[in-house]
Amino acid sequence: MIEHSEFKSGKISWRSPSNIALVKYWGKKKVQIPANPSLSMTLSRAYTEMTLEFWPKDEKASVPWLEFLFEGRKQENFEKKIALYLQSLFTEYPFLNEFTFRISSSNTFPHSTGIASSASSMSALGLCATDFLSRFSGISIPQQPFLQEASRLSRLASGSACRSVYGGYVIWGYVPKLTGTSDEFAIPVPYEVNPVFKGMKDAILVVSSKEKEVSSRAGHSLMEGHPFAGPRYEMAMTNMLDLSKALRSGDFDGFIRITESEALNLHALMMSSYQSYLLIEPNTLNIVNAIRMFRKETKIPVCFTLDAGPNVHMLYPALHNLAVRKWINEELVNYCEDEKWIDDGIGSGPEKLNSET
Ligand code: 2P0
Repeated sequence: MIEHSEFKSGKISWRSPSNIALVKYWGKKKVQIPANPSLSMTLSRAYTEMTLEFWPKDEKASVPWLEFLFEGRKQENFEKKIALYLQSLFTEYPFLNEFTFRISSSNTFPHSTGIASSASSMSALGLCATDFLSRFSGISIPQQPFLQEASRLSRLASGSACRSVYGGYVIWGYVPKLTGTSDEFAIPVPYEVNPVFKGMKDAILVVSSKEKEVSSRAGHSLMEGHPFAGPRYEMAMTNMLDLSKALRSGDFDGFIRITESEALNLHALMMSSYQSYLLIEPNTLNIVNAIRMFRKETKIPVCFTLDAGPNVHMLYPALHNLAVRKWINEELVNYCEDEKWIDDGIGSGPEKLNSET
């Protein structure tokens, strides 16, 4: 409990990026504990900017305790989700209940690209919340525990979000052979990544901008009782270790093999669950085939991964940017909705923006 005299109003702003999983999180246990560890690459240009404004409740007694605005407009569905999330933190952080909040958020990526925004938005929320809590708990949290707590709080809002609080390559989920890994929060990969993977590009090829057909909650629940669940979780662990080995040693062929296998596995799991979902579209496969052909013909190490939707994330070293961009504009845009694609790549993680009290 903090003294009322210490109550202040103010605002906190963070910018937080999206991430793309290479080893996929698909299936979870209670309180957002993953059924298997996942490994992601943090993006650079696809991010959310969020501002958390706060006042002591008695100063703003006439207004609701939480207001959420997305791109300047009130968003009731999201507001309810955030209210439930903040209320779930009241037991651990009771003084949260003594404030009124206004949260305003915007994304750099357009709505109509089918790019999932929960990783960037929920990590921005986790960072703002941790920043707020550290300010009012009276303890200044040093950098590393701060990010760990921000990752844990982001995880409680959305699993994939906990990986977005760090730049580069990130692991979430306990891996016995990798020091520091945890089911509760993500950490940057606990090893030195080979320079060949440091300038990775991600061309997001927008096959369809339609809303996702399956919510993430429904998606994860498809793994409960899935006939392939056991072997899938074992395979994810093997892929995690093999991908870590490839990232350390600079083995691009290994990276490609595991990344593409994980993407197709995710969709195979959705297709073969009790309630079946077919989220890839003909142009997803046209792009996948074109990537494999281009790789064979040019020896340029391009590969693909997929999220829970039809759009393709094409990964390649920045070194080949010119040749790959030329090919995207000549051929791959023909498979994209309105020739839309997003030129993104590996990023350095969230940034704190101005804040004031
Ligand atoms: C991932 N995805 O690892 C996987 C791969 C989609 C495909 O995590 O219920 O929004 O909020 O914990 O993180 C999407 O699910 O799910 C997801 P919740 P989330 O990125």
